[in-house]
Amino acid sequence: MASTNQSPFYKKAEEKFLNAQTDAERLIWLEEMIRECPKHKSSEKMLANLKTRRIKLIEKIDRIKKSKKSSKTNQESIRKYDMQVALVGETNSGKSSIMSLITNANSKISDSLFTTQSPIQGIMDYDGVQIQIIDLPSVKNENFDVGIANTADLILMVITGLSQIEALNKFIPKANGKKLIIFNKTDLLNEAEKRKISETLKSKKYNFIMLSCKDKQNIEELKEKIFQSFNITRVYLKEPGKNPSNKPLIMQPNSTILDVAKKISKQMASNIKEVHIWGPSSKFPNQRIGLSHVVKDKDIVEFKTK
Ligand SMILES: Nc1nc2c(ncn2[C@@H]2O[C@H](COP(=O)(O)OP(=O)(O)O)[C@@H](O)[C@H]2O)c(=O)[nH]1
Ligand SMILES: [Mg+2]
Repeated sequence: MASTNQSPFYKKAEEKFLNAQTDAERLIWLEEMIRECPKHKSSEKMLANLKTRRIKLIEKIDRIKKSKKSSKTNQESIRKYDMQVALVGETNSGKSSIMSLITNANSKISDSLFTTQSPIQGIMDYDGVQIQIIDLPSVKNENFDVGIANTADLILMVITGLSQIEALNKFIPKANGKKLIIFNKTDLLNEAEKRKISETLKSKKYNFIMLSCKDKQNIEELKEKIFQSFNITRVYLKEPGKNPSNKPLIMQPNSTILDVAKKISKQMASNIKEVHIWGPSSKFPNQRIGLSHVVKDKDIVEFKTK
C-alpha cells in the first residue's frame, strides 16, 4: 500500500495499523485508513484493496473466535490435577523447551513467533509424584488462557530479561498460585551478567532459578523447586516383609499416622493393630509408633491390621 500523497491522518492510522499487536487493533486502524483514504478516481484501486483487507481481517477474527469456542471443550478436557503448574511467558522465552525437558509431553519448539496455539499438558514425575505442567500460548497470543493461569497452583514465569517480570504480571493480575521466576537462556550471558541478574532477583526476594535449556543447566534443580513449592509430605507404604512401594501417598504437612491410614481407607483406619516407621520422623528404624505420630516427608510406614 503506497501511502505517498496521503493525508497525515491516513499516515498516522497506517503507522498504528503496522504497529498493532492484535487483529482487533489492526481492524480499528484499517477502518480509520479506509475513512481517511481519498475517495477520488486515482485512489480507487487503493480503497478497494483496503476494503478487501478489511474483509479478510474480519474473517480471520471470526475464525479465531470460532476455534476458541471449540477449543473451550478442549481446554475443559484439561482436568486440573491436585498439583497444577502453568508456564507463562513471552514468545520464544523457552516455555516449550522447558516443557519438553521436565515432562513426558512434546510441546512444539520453534523460532517462529506464537507456535504454541493451545494449552498443552504434560506430566512431570518426581519420585513417583505426578505434577501436571501446562504450556500456555504466549501471553500476547490471542489464545493465551488466563483461566488456567488463574487456577494453577504454581506459575512458572519464564523470562529472558528482568523487565519481563512486570510485563508478565500485567497479563495475570488474578493469578492465585505461587510464582517461580525462571531466568532462561543463561548460556547467552557471561558470568558477570549472570551474577548481576541473580543479585537483583535475590534483593527483590523473588523465588527464582537461573536456567539454560540449551546447556541443560539447573534442570534437576528446577524440578526440585517445583516439587518443593507444593510443600507436601510423601509417605511410602510398606507391607510386612516387603519393600516399600515406589508410589507415595501425598499428605499435607503435619499429618498424623491416623490421617495416613484414613487416606488409605476408613475401614483400614479402624482396624489398625500396630504401626512401624522408618525414615526422617523415626527415632530409629522400625520404631513402633501410635496413631498421633506426625509423619515427615519420605517416611516409610508399615501397618499391621486386626
Ligand atoms: N540459547 C538458548 N536458546 C534457547 C534456550 N531455551 C530455548 N531456546 C531457543 O529459543 C527458541 C524458542 O524456544 P521455545 O521453547 O519454542 O519458546 P516458547 O515460545 O516460549 O515456547 C528456540 O529456538 C529454542 O531452541 C536456552 O536456554 N538457550
Ligand atoms: Mg511455545
